[in-house]
Amino acid sequence: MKKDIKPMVSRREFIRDIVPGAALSTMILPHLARAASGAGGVANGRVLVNTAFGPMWLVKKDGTVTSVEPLKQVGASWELINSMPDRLYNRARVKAPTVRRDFLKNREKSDRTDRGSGDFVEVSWDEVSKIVTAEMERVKTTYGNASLHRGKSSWASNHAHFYKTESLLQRFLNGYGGSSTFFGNYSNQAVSEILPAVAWGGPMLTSEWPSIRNNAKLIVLWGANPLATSRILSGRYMTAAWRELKDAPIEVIALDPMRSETVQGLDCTWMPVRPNTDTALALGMMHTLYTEKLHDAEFIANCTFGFDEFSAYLTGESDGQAKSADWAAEITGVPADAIRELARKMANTRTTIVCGWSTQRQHHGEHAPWTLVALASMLGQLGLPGGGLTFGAHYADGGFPKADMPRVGGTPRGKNAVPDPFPIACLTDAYLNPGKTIEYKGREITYPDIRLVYTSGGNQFTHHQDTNRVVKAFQSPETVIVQDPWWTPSARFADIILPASSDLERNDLGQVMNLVIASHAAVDPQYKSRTDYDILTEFAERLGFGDAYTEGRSEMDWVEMLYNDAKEKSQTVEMPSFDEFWAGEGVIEFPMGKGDYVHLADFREDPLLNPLGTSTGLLEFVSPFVAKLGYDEDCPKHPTWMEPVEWRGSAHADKYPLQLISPHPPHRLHSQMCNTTMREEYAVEGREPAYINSEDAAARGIASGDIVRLFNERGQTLAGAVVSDDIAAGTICLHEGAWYNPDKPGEIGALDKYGSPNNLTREDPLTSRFAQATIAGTAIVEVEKYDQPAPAVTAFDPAV
Ligand SMILES: Nc1nc2c(c(=O)[nH]1)N[C@H]1C(S)=C(S)[C@@H](COP(=O)(O)OP(=O)(O)OC[C@H]3O[C@@H](n4cnc5c(=O)[nH]c(N)nc54)[C@H](O)[C@@H]3O)O[C@H]1N2
Ligand SMILES: Nc1nc2c(c(=O)[nH]1)N[C@H]1C(S)=C(S)[C@@H](COP(=O)(O)OP(=O)(O)OC[C@H]3O[C@@H](n4cnc5c(=O)[nH]c(N)nc54)[C@H](O)[C@@H]3O)O[C@H]1N2
Ligand SMILES: [Mo]
Repeated sequence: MKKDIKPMVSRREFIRDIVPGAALSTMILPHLARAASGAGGVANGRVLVNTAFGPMWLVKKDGTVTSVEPLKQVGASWELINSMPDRLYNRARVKAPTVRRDFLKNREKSDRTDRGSGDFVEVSWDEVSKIVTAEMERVKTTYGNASLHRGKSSWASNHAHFYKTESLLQRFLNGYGGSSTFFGNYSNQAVSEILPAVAWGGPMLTSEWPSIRNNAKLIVLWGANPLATSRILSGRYMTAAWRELKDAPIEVIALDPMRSETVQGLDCTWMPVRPNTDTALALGMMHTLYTEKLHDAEFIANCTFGFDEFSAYLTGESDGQAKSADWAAEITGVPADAIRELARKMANTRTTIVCGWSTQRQHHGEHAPWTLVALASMLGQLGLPGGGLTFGAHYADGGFPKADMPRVGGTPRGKNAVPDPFPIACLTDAYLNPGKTIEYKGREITYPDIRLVYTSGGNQFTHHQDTNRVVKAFQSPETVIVQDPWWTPSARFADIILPASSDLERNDLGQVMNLVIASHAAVDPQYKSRTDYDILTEFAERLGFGDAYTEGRSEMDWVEMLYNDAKEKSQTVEMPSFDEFWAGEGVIEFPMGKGDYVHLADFREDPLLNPLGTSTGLLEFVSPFVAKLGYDEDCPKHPTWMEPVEWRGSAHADKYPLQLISPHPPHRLHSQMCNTTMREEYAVEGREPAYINSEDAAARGIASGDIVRLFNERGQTLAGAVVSDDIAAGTICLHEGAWYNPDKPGEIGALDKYGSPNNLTREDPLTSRFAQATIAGTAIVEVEKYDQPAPAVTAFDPAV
């Protein structure tokens, strides 16, 4: 790739040449390198951008972004994107580098319980750069690199290539000798860990959509809501494809505690199921298949391992309890006849089970997906067109007919010299217990001694479970740095807040569906913000490794390099020169695949020639690998119903009788856009809506529009009631990502005024020792009408 690199002029020399005598502190002129950015994709007052909400045109008037137009290639619309101008100029933008007053004075000796108090001071970039670099040097010298910790980021920039916040920060910390870090995610960690051990390689391996649509006669949505969750990134082609099912000759049945956007949009059959009981439901169906001899004995003999031992569990021969439909009905709330009928229908019809990820974001979350693998194996349709099971078709472009196109790369992250990442779901446990050892899949992991946390593009105070524990955990490190464009709850709890400019203020490439896209800076960095690259470049320079960090490249040099790299690899389309691409329309379309790929067809055809990666090479009803770990209590060797730590049948369910679900918000991307006008579409009395079944509401004297308080032993939050029969009785729903807005910031147990569900969720235990994944979906709560005057929501006000 070297040939694509511009002559090596270091950033420092570059600026020195054009700004004679510039002092080090004022040297970084963030927009200089970008000024050359092209005029194409920037035509008729419109600018093409790619974002986590998908690619779109921004319409500008007199230099200001005023509205948005969809990109015609992208399919279904998402009303959320109309809030992009508000997001860009939002009053909750962080306008200048900001430091907590006590931290400014006392640094590592500051009162850490004061975090969240909002007592902030704005400082210059020079001053904040001195503080950040001094803190990094102090911690590195005193405690070593493992005491520098990189916080998790993901949805700031999962769409980005050069500007992936995670890569830029990793590259920076790795260039400084490394940092302690984490592995895994909140999305699909449990299924991602169990699937390769007992079935296929991972949740995104799926049949392509046209092959499903053209062959399935029945689609069972199992805890999946594709009309909501496919909207992000490039997924709107899939949203449109899902919508078409409404008029297709395919029956759709949804197993879900809510009449989801998909059930409503497709007007399909809804079978309400009690949260956290999917394993029991699938076992009840399998018992029906087995006792009625509806299972595919030939498929089981050819393609699976351990059925005899597993069937002894199904019948109750091994533990005295038959997992009959009647048994399952009691646990799941689905009538026994409906369970039997669904099992029969699936056995007699070409059926694809589309499973989302909520069912594995729960206690023993490895076993719900594994049980569905077992169910699909008994049905014997895996590897047939329109048959089987997918864990990927509900998500963004999962199932999109693969395009013949080169992969656009990203910023190299470098190597981390600090070993031993810990599972992300243990975050606060790690902050609170340095040196503690936990078990994970047959090995031990010891937590580092974290002194400084640097997060760019992640929102721990909305995304992590058990917010009060997060508050406590964030009182532990000496220094907390957050780099973010907005005054998110996490920014408010930091010592040092670095105003990053958003994705509309920088140049990058996008790759969505079958498109490569030029993502242009629509406007200059707003207020005193700087791009993530400029911020980290300045710190790297001050810490003495600026040239290694930048490799002498400006933003546009990197973008051009990534483009040329893809261009070289392109087999199907002659990509234009970078300058033409950037000045031209800015969208390159590649040929879309036929979409006839059927996952596991090869395996089914010849399992010996095309074995899976499991220890037996087969689909496993019983896993020798899992058995060897000896995790009998939390992750036994075959799909097993285990009562979750919290549900309607658990201890304290008398005090907290409702099961809380926190699905992904249809009108946000997690916490993003919570601070925009879009909120007016769904907020109730200015608060996050809580969906409550009409029986549960009546029993508590709650009506739609009331302000309510949800609470349990871990926390409490206000919300606005939406009373409805679109949610199963005994279940209550608050969407994740709502901004945490404590009435007494920093106080454990403070009342959240806006409605973040993570006040109520738990971090401990995690799924099991196998995956150590989050159990955000396992929590019980109580709700009451809030009769006192409700405190005003202040989450969306600027902090300074
Ligand atoms: N609009 C939008 N789309 C998104 C996101 C977003 O924030 N906004 N986030 C993206 C990300 S990062 C991810 S990981 C994916 C998440 O994708 P998923 O994890 O699949 O999404 P969820 O909304 O958590 O859950 C899907 C459905 O499961 C139901 N459900 C909840 N608990 C249970 C249960 O115990 N049993 C059953 N059977 N059903 C249950 C919910 O009511 C919901 O309808 O979505 C992605 N797409
Ligand atoms: N209860 C419950 N909790 C959950 C879930 C659940 O289902 N239930 N789902 C979980 C899942 S699957 C996920 S993926 C996580 C998501 O959690 P996050 O990845 O934290 O999600 P976002 O809210 O999108 O956070 C992105 C952050 O980046 C910032 N940002 C945006 N653009 C930029 C930029 O250009 N530069 C910088 N520096 N920052 C930027 C945003 O302001 C925001 O603070 O939440 C998890 N939490
Ligand atoms: Mo996620």
